[in-house]
Amino acid sequence: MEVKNKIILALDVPSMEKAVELMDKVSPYLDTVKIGYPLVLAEGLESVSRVKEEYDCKVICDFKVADIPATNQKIADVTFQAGADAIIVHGFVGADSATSCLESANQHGKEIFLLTEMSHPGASRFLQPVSMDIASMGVEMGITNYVGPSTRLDRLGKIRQIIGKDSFLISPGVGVQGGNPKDTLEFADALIIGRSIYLAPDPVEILESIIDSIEL
Ligand code: FNU
Repeated sequence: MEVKNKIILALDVPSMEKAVELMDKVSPYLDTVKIGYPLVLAEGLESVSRVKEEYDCKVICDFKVADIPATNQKIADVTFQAGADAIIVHGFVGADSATSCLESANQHGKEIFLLTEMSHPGASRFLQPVSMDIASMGVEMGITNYVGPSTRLDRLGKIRQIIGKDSFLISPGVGVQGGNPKDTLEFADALIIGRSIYLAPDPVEILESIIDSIEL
């Protein structure tokens, strides 16, 4: 996946009205948006197609799919039918569950991102002991897109080693969660950034300063 300016906006705003207000300002700098439960539960899956159509961008649905294979397949199918270009899938539930999402993606000509280790402090207890194994499982499955934490760069570097240089790695945790944009891009191909942008008094100003900082 190509990501303009290496930044994926996490559009975790509570309404389409807020989404439009923000996207009207920042869309010239971006071509990839991540939409998750905050917006979809408030406004429906239609928000995915509306953002895609109005701003001509790719949408990654952050649904962290983590169910049995049959249910995962239904979730992935309906997400791709709504227009999503990719869906984020949890790895800890196992290869069969992730495979059903991958099969759905292949049928629709779309993509999945396998979530390895999460960026928040709580991930250290249950996810960290298995996250490298999850990355290895993804490689065995032939998955080429991954999500890994910008808040633990030593771990992100290990994930990169496992998935190889040709895989596509996107990284949340930049800004409010403590990750540094430029340092993260030593290992990741693109950053996922939400609150640092949408809570800023001037989202364009902060976006421009992040872009400048990663180009230095
Ligand atoms: P911001 N996100 C995350 N950590 O933060 N999908 C993960 O490990 C992960 C994610 C999402 O902190 C989070 O849900 F797998 O405001 C939010 O949408 O910049 C975004 O990445 C980070 O938002």
